[in-house]
Amino acid sequence: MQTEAHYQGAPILDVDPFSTEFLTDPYPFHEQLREAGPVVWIPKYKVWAMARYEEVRHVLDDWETFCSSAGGGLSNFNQEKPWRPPSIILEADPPMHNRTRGVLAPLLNRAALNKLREGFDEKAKLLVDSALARQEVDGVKDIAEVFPLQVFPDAVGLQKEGRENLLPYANMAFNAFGPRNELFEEAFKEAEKVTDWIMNQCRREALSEDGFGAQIYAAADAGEISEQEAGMLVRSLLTAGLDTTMYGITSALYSFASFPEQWSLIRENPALLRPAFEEVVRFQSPVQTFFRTTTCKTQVAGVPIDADQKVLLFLGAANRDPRRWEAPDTFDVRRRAVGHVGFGHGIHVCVGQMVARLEAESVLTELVKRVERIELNGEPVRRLNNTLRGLSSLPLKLYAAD
Ligand code: 4IA
Repeated sequence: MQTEAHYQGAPILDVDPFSTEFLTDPYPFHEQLREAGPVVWIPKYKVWAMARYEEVRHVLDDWETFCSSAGGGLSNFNQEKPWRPPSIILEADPPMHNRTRGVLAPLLNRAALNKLREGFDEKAKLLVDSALARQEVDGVKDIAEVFPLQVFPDAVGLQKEGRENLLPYANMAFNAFGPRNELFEEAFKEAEKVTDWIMNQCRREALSEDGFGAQIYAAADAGEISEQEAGMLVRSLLTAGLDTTMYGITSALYSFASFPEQWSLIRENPALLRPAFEEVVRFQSPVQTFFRTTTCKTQVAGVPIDADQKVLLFLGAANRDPRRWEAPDTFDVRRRAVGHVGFGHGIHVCVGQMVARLEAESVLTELVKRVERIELNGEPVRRLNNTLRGLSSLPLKLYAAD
């Protein structure tokens, strides 16, 4: 890896952040990126990259200079045709973004979600019943992938048939934020069939009368958005709402199996559960990377950056930047993890974060009540994705309390 060469005053790093090697163990690369400088140039993709907390926050907070409408991934929509019509909330700038976010935000805030809590908790209880009955479980296949599928599609108001298309679709979308590498190609093998199903479910007629979907169409009836935009916002929920929470719950289980003393702390003091999930998101950063695009010539930390340049933000690296966090590589549920950028920051900060927290809290609350210890019961298997960091398998042994 060369670090001596410079481009416009910034160190050049000859890394591929979407390679198997990087995605399998990103931490040494994250350190290299952070230590090389506040802004680095990655020639392989001709992108600027930032891995320190301060610069990542700066870019996320300045949406006028670092826009989202040219895409949240590597592809620059000003120059390349997007793989699907851009998201009208994620891949949009104000004023459009404010209008669409204004529709989704009220459906997804804590007060609105309180109605869902009881149903979530009941499903979590049944899930933990069967997990404890078996004692040896796969944390991914038996818990993290099961629970969100039990609660989220119903909350949106989807029909039962065809839900197996949801995960392949999200897997496409999250790989598509990266380059057209093998992960991308593999994810897109059944793209047409999967996409057709998703787009069909986004229609008003396909949705139940009491879910998020119907509430989005009510905003169309009220004239806030068009009928077509309502369908696009349902698509956003289906893209962003399921895989992310699965990866989040996987991350939680993996963290607690790896650091049993942290589980004991929550068992002793369940008030730690909420902050603990923030620490999980900081520590594991299920969404590892995101891009912005410069709208004009600018400067970051003295490095000049031209207009229409892609900027790669290493959220996972910023969340472990020693300039911001004490002992950043330590998983510590007592730490104040707020301020992490695992949900992003600024105007695009995750609009569904309360759903993610509610799902995680439902599952973890039930586990905390009834499971004394979560033990690794074999080698976890990593699942590689151009954006998400998680596992395809997490063998666990659960020890019932009392
Ligand atoms: C959308 C960043 C991620 C969680 C995300 C992915 C897709 C969309 C929004 C957010 O399709 O709007």
